[in-house]
Amino acid sequence: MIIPRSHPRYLSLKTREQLVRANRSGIVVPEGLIAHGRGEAFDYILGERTRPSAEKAIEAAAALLLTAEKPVISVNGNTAALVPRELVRLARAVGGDVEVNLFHRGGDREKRIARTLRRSGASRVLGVGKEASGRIPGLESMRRKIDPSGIGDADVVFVPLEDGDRASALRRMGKKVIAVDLNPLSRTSRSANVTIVDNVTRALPLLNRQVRGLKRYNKRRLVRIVSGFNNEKNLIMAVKEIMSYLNKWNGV
Ligand code: PTJ
Repeated sequence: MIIPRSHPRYLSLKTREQLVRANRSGIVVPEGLIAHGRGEAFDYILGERTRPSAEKAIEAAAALLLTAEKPVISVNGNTAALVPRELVRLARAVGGDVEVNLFHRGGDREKRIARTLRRSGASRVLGVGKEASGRIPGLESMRRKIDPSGIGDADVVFVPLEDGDRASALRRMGKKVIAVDLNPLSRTSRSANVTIVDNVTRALPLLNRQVRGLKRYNKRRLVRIVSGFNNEKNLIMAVKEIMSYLNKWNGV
């Protein structure tokens, strides 16, 4: 479908089209389209803008990734469809790896996603096929399958668009978790160390820019940024941002 650039909802329609195409090519599951719809609804009440709470979380996420010994960027169907280049760029900038980790694992979807990441510049992609031989304890879903040399060994895991219980299971393993979720009320948002309440399509370019900016800081300064961040308070701020945006519609 051709979407005219002049359409007032051009960006949103283009993103939907991207996901539908990725669904047809076997990268995104139908459930991913539904998940995107939920995300869109939250984005709508955020005013489809990166809010100050997200900017704060992006700064903390960049600092946390830069101080990590072994950061891993976890990739699912939706993020592979929407921001593959940005994910690969992020992994490279923080000296980490990309790993395919799927809720709906099966068929050759993981291979297709790995191919997309390679085409986007990744020299190696973890978590595919037999390489996902590790397990996250206490997790029943297919998301439990991890690469022992990737997420299994990571100290910081970046999990954009998560489905719920993996973030807390990773925390129980002693890992630090960074989530991107438009829903500030989700279990993932509440269990992560740093939650960026923003659309992945806006948050990833900003995160990469922030990583480039903070790279020249020494470790002590980065650690100070991380320890000055409080996820719970920041989520409350995100909810307040939504409420204040909605308040503008009062009396309409
Ligand atoms: O590719 P798979 O098999 O790993 O499956 C991926 C999905 C997304 C289907 C799976 O992880 C899932 O079911 O996720 P949930 O439980 O629907 O949660 C997804 C969360 O992401 C929801 O809280 C949405 O609000 C949020 N979300 C959706 N689209 C975006 C988003 N957050 C940021 N940016 C988006 N574009």
